[in-house]
Amino acid sequence: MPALKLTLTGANGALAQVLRPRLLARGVALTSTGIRPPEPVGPGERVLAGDLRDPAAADAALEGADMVLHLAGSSVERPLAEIIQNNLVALQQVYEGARRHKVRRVVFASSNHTIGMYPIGQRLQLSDPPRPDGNYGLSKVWGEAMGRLYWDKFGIETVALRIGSALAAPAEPRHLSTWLGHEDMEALVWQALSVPDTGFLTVWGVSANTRGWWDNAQAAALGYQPRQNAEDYAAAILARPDPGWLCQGGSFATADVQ
Ligand code: 15L
Repeated sequence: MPALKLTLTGANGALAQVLRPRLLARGVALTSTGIRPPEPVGPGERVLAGDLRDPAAADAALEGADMVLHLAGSSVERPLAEIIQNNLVALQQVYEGARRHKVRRVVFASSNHTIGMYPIGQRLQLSDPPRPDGNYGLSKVWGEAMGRLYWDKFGIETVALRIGSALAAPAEPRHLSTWLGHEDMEALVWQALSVPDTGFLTVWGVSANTRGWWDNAQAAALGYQPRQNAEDYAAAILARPDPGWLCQGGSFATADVQ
């Protein structure tokens, strides 16, 4: 089978740093694009610099791609003006570029901050209504809806990954529920890129945490079988001071919106 031609956006970000070498090791023909020129992480990786809000930059990034893994954008709570540019305008240009270049699928880094105002401990289904915890969470709700639109109207597939806390190891009590370990993140992304005919699909990006809050039946349908569990770190984490967050979005849920 020919190698998957994949464009990864947000190449300089934390998730990309973990995923780029792993995707190359899996034989992906990878183009990595960042707003600042990314350093290649391995032989065969094509790197590009460009601002995705510019259609010419989106064209350069997406030409010839089978799929795009969209990690670019603001990844924390920021003023609305900035979120609109980085998370809404750039995403729309990615989808429009995908239309022009007949890109089959967008794998979209969504976030648990789409539901961050739900109280901790409440079990959630993907069918539960969004309760974003700020501008960033709002932009991810909008991004998921954009994926739905481009599938319904233009037949471009989207797998939206509602990522919890993607970290090498959990660092606070909330992460005992929200953690996505790096091995599991690689496995989830790989399933999202390799399973045929996803249509529009949303899944939780989370490990098999004993204290998890999110029902991930749809991820099982995607063939994702998480193997990491934050519980392995529970004793050490619970020995530390607890910030005492009341909402699933943790600190995002208490931050002001600007
Ligand atoms: C996210 O979506 C953020 O990008 C990241 O910075 C973390 O805050 C993470 O969620 C989380 O909720 O732990």
